[in-house]
Amino acid sequence: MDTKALREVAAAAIISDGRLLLAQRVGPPELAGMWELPGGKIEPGETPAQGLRRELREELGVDTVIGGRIGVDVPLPDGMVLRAYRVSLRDGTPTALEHSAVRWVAAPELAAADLVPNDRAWLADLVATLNAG
Ligand code: 9L3
Ligand code: MG
Repeated sequence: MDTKALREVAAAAIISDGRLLLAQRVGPPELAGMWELPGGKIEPGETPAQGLRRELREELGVDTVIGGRIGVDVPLPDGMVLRAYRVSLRDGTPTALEHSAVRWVAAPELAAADLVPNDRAWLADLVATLNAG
């Protein structure tokens, strides 16, 4: 086990017109109804940017440009690590293909949103990024 590389889960801070896209999880039960930065597990052989672009096509039906990191590394169970990236939209309108809903939030709505616990680690950085924009 200790010889295995850390498996990454990548999440997207998609920002457009001063607002951040949140997506509402359908599961597991303890996370259902809570809001997250969309994304998922990077597959072996993918770079994080390739894997996150694929996840965003699958989950939201959009083509994206993956930028730099934002916020801290968040440790997950089973030797996984969660990382957030700045993302901009290249084509398409985000649609909830694997979530129950998507919505755009400005800083005050983000601060009040029912975020999944993992993603709360990024709240201050995300609010600062929105307020700077
Ligand atoms: N996760 C947490 N915050 C996020 C994302 C995209 C994912 N913003 C956690 C939930 C799961 C794991 O990472 O435990 C894998 O994500 P997914 O494949 O269920 O999206
Ligand atoms: Mg996902």
